[in-house]
Amino acid sequence: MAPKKEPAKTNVSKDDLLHYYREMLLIRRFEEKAGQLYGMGLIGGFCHLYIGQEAVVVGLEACAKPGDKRLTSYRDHGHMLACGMDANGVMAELTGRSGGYSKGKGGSMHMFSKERHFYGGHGIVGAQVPLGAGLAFADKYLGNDNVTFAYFGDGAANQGQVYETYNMAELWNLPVVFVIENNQYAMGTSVKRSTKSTTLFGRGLAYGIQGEAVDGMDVLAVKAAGEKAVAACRAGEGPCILEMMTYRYRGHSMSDPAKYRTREEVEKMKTEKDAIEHVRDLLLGAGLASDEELKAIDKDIKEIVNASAEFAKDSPEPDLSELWTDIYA
Ligand SMILES: Cc1ncc(C[n+]2csc(CCOP(=O)(O)OP(=O)(O)O)c2C)c(N)n1
Ligand SMILES: [Mg+2]
Repeated sequence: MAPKKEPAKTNVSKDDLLHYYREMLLIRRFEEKAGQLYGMGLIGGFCHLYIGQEAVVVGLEACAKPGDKRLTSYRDHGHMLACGMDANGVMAELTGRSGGYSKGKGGSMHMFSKERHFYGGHGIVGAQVPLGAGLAFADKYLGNDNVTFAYFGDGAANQGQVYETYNMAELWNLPVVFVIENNQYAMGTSVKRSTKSTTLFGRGLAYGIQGEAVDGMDVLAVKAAGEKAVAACRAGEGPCILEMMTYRYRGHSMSDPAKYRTREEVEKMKTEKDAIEHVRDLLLGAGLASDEELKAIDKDIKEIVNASAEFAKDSPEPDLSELWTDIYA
């Protein structure tokens, strides 16, 4: 269960709150559109939506500076948008078009941006965690103060390679923030059914890594925890673990039996904990923004997302001559 919500902070500026609102809304609307395009047969293969978890990546991206790196699992569209990758390029990739980030040959789980320091998109559960430590190792070796955000799920937290990585990351004081996105389920298996040690961040202590659980539905709590973690990394104090207590509203992927949790449980999270509604309430409640202002943002986001779908549809499929390009063997 998510820990108790932090009291609403009054010291957050209007600009910051509007920025979080906008970024989270972009992810949500983009994912809804991707779901629609999938239903229309325009997206093939795997597609894992991030709806419900938006506050995690938006809160942490608010702590990042140019040069910082990030990588995550297959549930990756939100991370791409939050680090500034172009919605058109992401949507075109989802639909297998040449205008996509991987020229239409990678799809949902395999996009990268060197420019934005986004290192995937990984379909093998937990595989991105050692890669994240490797990126952090490179920055330490180069002597800069960049930080890597390595995101993974509660299910991935049971993978052995995560613990080998913890050991090395702490041993070498690597500037990596391990972000466990604990959305309470790994496909259809709840955390409680897969482990007796359900305080996932606490496992880092065995390796000397400090961590904490954070209300991942509260973008301000995420940002506050992220600031501390990033500052420690930049100061050369080594890695830390943030266990973000969050929730995915949609199925694991586009096919999901939905039999492992009740409809009431999902509805309760949506109505009581929604991250976007939370920021909306803060903005309206504190008189920092008007309904009209928020409506204008909603409209703007809708236009960006619709334009990305149009861009994707208009972009040609990769040429046959591309079949053997960009591959290792
Ligand atoms: C090594 C490996 N084992 C199993 C799978 C199949 N699989 C794909 S996603 C997934 C669940 C992972 O859940 P979690 O880490 O909680 O991430 P979430 O989907 O909740 O974001 C599994 C078992 C896989 N892709 N790779
Ligand atoms: Mg999970």
